[in-house]
Amino acid sequence: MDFIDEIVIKVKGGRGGDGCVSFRREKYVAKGGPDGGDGGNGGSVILKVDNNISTLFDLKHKKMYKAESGKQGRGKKMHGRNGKDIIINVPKGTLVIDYETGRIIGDLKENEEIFIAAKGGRGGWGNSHFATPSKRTPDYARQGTAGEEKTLKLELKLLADVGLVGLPNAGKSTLLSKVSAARPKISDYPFTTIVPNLGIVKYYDYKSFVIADIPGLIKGAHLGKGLGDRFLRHIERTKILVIMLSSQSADILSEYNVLMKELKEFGHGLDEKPKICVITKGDLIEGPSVLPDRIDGLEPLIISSVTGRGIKELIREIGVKLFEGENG
Ligand SMILES: Nc1nc2c(ncn2[C@@H]2O[C@H](COP(=O)(O)OP(=O)(O)OP(=O)(O)O)[C@@H](O)[C@H]2O)c(=O)[nH]1
Ligand SMILES: [Mg+2]
Repeated sequence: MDFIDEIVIKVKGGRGGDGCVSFRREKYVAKGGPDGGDGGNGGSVILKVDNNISTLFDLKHKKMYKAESGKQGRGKKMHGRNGKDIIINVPKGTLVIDYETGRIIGDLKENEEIFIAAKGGRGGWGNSHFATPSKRTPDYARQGTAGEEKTLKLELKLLADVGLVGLPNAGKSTLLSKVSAARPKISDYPFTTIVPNLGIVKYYDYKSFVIADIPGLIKGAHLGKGLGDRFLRHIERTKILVIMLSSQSADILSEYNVLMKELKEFGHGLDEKPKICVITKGDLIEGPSVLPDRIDGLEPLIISSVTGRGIKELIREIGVKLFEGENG
């Protein structure tokens, strides 16, 4: 899948059309009253959220978006046509950043939400606006103004309620496929997941939540090891994290510490989010258990995506954390 979550584009609104200088043609009158129409407005460049897309990939091949200019006004007070807008479809969760200042100027969170990236210029007034008792035949009109022009960085930060965090092979994608309709790639080798996947989990009472499955983290991810921390931005906006530790790990506690260190190094409060600790592959546990009964003060939940053990409890625990305190 072609997942792109950062892109720089230039946007430019169309120029406003110039106002027209024209005079009514009347018999026996050299110059009739002014009848120059206004120029049309320039088109704008508009970003619009489309829930059907999940990446900025489609924007990769075009760097400059220039909307159409407004047409000139004409005689008989005819308006020039407005320039057409350009609509750029973006995924939900797109942040709009002014490239020059680094400031966030837009955060697109809802389907069909729009953001005017570069407003078109205004059409100029035709000379019909400028007649006064002392100057009945003005021979000037206003020019259209230039459209806005900006360089924008678009950054996708997925919107999910829950983030799955774990080492490669911990069983993150398998869990996602078990609890949602998402069908991420699953395999017995590390770094099967190379881009984030989202899945919607139905909770009772018509409620639902979104889980984000991201590539596995390894020690030194913040230094660029593995896929690095490149995808951690996609769990920045989640409300809780599910920390997934394999029952087959030689040392579950130190694995947990590795994950926490990477989250902390990444910053943005990731290590401070409410957590649920999960031990995966519960079906593979043999003999007397040597699993830790506390991880960072939390009681781990043992699950198995194969037998279904602990899955309902996990969803329940997530739901309680997410919807706790809500009415209904
Ligand atoms: N026995 C057993 N195997 C599991 C379970 N969950 C996942 N697996 C297996 O573990 C392997 C890794 O699973 P994935 O879901 O791809 O792991 P991941 O955490 O998404 O891995 P990355 O995408 O590489 O980070 C696959 O072979 C799965 O079939 C489980 O509950 N029980
Ligand atoms: Mg995976």
